[in-house]
Amino acid sequence: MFSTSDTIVAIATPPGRGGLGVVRISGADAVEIASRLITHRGALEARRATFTTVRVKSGAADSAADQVVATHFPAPHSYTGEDVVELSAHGSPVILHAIVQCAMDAGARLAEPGEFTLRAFLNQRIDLVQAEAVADLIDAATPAQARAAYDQLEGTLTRAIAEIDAALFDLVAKLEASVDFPEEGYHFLQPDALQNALGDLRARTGRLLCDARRGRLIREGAQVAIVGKPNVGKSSLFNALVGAQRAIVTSVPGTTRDLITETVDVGGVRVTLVDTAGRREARDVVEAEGIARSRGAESVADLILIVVDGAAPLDAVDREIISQATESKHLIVLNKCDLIEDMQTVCRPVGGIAVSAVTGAGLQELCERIALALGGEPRRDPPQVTNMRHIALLSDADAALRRAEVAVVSQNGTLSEEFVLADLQSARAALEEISGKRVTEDILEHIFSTFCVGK
Ligand SMILES: Nc1nc2c(ncn2[C@@H]2O[C@H](COP(=O)(O)OP(=O)(O)OP(=O)(O)O)[C@@H](O)[C@H]2O)c(=O)[nH]1
Ligand SMILES: [Mg+2]
Repeated sequence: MFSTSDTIVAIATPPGRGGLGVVRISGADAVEIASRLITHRGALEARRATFTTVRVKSGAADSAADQVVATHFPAPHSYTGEDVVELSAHGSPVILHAIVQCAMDAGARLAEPGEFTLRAFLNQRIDLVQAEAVADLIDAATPAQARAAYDQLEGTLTRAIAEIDAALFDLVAKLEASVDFPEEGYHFLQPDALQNALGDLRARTGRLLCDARRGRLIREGAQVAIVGKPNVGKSSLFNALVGAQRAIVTSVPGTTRDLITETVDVGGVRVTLVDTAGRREARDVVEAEGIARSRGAESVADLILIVVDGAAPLDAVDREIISQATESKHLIVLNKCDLIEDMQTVCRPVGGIAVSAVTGAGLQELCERIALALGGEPRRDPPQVTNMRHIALLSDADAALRRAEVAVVSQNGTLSEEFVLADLQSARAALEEISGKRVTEDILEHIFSTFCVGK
């Protein structure tokens, strides 16, 4: 793992040009290093924006200058818990890289991905759940995702887990006392009380876990494949749902040859929409490959939208596509309903959803049906648990508590504390791995390596 005693530097804003670009310096020498870059003399007032100039010379190149705002966040009240100086310059990659290079010449080291947040974790500014929430918040593609990550950053999950762990600690202490002082013949905890306490704990882990499926869906999103015959309007529907002319639309059947994907927010759920090549006997090798990919996308999708031409009767190819999808979650979309006078006559035959990719009719209902089919209920509070790592560890804790419950019941009134203790200890271990109280370097490295540099 990286050293934590040196001073690190990185650009904290995204690559490319922008109105502003921020360079963050963190560590014991942050102020000293920053003072070599800026023309402001004297101490930077804590947590106050100081307008100054940077003069940086990068290698043999000419010196570059920019007006910047320098802010000093003294330890321990900073993001990382260390001395931090943030230099907010104009968002020019040339200037920002020169500032970073100059800071490195003055003794700073280029930060690794996630290293600022790792330091915040190691300095106990945040726990591991909150550190992971930072990455989730940055990656969020839908408001529901952002909200769930924000709640975790605020510590809702941290508190729920800490409460379960505190109750477990109390049980463990009493059971250990009974084991340590057997000669007194006194049990610090009666089987009934223990059973009740375990029941209460399992109810809490259960509550967190029962929302986990929805949580995963919100965090990771779902794949939705749009399939159907050529020319039924798959790409038109794709574009209408994406809100941009992303896929080529023409009246020539077989227009789409490759998979086209876009991520969109459908009723609060992050959905990766996949437009596919129309199904028919392929006319050439390119189309054959496109159709093979279309089948591949369909087989991995969480939901399939089967598009048919609502203005024409279903034919054998439509029926075959529908029958092939019966095993999977699917919705039938009757497109081109603008060409039909009476919508009722279109809808009934296959119970599909009538839409028009051209006029936008029915798309709202389609989005609601997609969200519903995926199990999203956007109007509910965001789920507390969304991250697969947390879900797996909570399940471990729940299973250990279940074993403890069984152990208590099977003792028939004579409680064997050692038995139950082992299970409670493993439940605690799982909870502490979620919060990061007990975590291996490998896991830390894995988690922080997924961050971007500067976070
Ligand atoms: N009137 C009407 N025309 C539509 C609608 N949706 C698509 N079309 C037309 O149908 C034709 C085919 O549309 P596409 O979106 O390219 O169809 P596709 O299913 O992607 O076709 P392939 O890529 O060839 O499989 C185009 O001329 C569209 O303008 C609709 O809702 N109403
Ligand atoms: Mg198409």
